[in-house]
Amino acid sequence: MGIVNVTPDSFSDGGRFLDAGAAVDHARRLIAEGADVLDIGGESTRPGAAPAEAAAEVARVVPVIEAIRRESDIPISVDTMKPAVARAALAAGATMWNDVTALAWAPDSLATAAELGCEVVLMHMQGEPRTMQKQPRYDDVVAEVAAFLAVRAEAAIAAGVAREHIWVDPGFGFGKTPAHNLDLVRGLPQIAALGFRVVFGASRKSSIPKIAGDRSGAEQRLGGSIALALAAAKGGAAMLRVHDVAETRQALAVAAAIGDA
Ligand code: HH2
Repeated sequence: MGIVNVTPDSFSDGGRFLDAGAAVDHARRLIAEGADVLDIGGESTRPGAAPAEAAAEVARVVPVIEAIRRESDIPISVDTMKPAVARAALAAGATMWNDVTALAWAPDSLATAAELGCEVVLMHMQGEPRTMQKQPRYDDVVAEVAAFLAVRAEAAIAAGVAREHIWVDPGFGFGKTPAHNLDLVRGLPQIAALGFRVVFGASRKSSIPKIAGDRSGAEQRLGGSIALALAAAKGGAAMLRVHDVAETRQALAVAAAIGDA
């Protein structure tokens, strides 16, 4: 899953893809690099980021989705917590709703996902983006994340979302210390054992320099991103949300050839 950000404040690309044309160019590049899915986001969820209004988010993502749709039938996911944005994105040609709040942000999120009939990614987050990195606490992070995802998946099914449309994501970096994130990577088989396909996203995240003990900026984290992607694939992740599609594919192909992914 290749990441296309259409936000003024995403941590990893500094808003370089703010206008639709640049975002579409970036999408074309990710398709050429071999992305299987594109994840289009119009609101940054980075720690401390300010929330976006639904109308502003729609105005960012819809033109990009429409433009990609005109030239490619690649599956498109919309990264949003707002039902109104998901609805507009689906109408423009997206087929998947990637929600970092696991369809819990709005009272009508679950019903909207069921009505849209789309695939959904349910992600775990402790707290909310503005404050989530203040003091993350768990007794057993893997068990708690797995239990949360199981509850949200059952809530989605009860609301009418088809079981086979559900993906789950442990939410690397969302209300977790670097140690929690590492526990989750090691514990991915427990998340995969829930019986839903697992999405995993650690690409360029700020835990990488903390784990590695360096001061790398977002664009200097490819090595750590690939190490985490390979470990996640080995742990049972079915989809990796990444910025660097070509490099990740190459790493996965070599690991698979060795017999390791
Ligand atoms: N991480 C970010 C956004 N959306 N969705 C899923 N399912 N899993 C993730 O790990 C995930 C996500 C991080 O978002 P942001 O801070 O905006 O940066 P970027 O989109 O460049 O990764």
